[in-house]
Amino acid sequence: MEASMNHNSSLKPAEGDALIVVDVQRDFLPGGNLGVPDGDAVVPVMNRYLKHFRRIKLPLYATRDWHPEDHCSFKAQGGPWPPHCIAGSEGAEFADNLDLGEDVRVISKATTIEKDAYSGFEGTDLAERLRKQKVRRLFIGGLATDYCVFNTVKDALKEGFQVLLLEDGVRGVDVNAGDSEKAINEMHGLGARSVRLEDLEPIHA
Ligand code: VGL
Ligand code: ZN
Repeated sequence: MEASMNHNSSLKPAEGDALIVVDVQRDFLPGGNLGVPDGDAVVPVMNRYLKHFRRIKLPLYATRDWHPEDHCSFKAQGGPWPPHCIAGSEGAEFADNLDLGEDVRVISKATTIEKDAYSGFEGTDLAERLRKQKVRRLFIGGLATDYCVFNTVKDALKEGFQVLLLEDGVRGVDVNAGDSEKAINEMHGLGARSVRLEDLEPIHA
């Protein structure tokens, strides 16, 4: 008897998969209020993944950090970060060249003063919406590897989704040298696998 092929062992996007673009916002790009080194490098890469997923009409999500102006994560309130991604501000907008359209569902997170949320699942209906769409596996990339990508991936695994980390589509803050590498190792240890653009089918223009 022929062994049945589980499509989820393939690294190519197919039915049951969704793409999650994490926090690719102006404030996280170089020059932004919380610029991630080389963060703008994820834009063209995530655009390629968007193209792959659009081509076969798979669900697309973009999370965004969407803070009130006196958010607890800001230094003035005793938090670790400079003010960033204030809801409705220019810095909170998605990166200019990111190919988001009407077909991308936006998930806003960390929207209340007293609580921070690095994960796109925390305090949102993301898991519920994905399950309603019969999604079982998530391709996750964006910013920042060692914060919001890391926590979104961990929660996705906890919620029972398979996770493919878009390793060429992430960049980290690295407050301490090696933080991103550690985060990637931890994600792998928890069951996430890495994918790169060249693992997907080639697409033209
Ligand atoms: C993030 C720091 C503070 C992120 C959000 O999107 O990774 N990092 N807020
Ligand atoms: Zn934040």
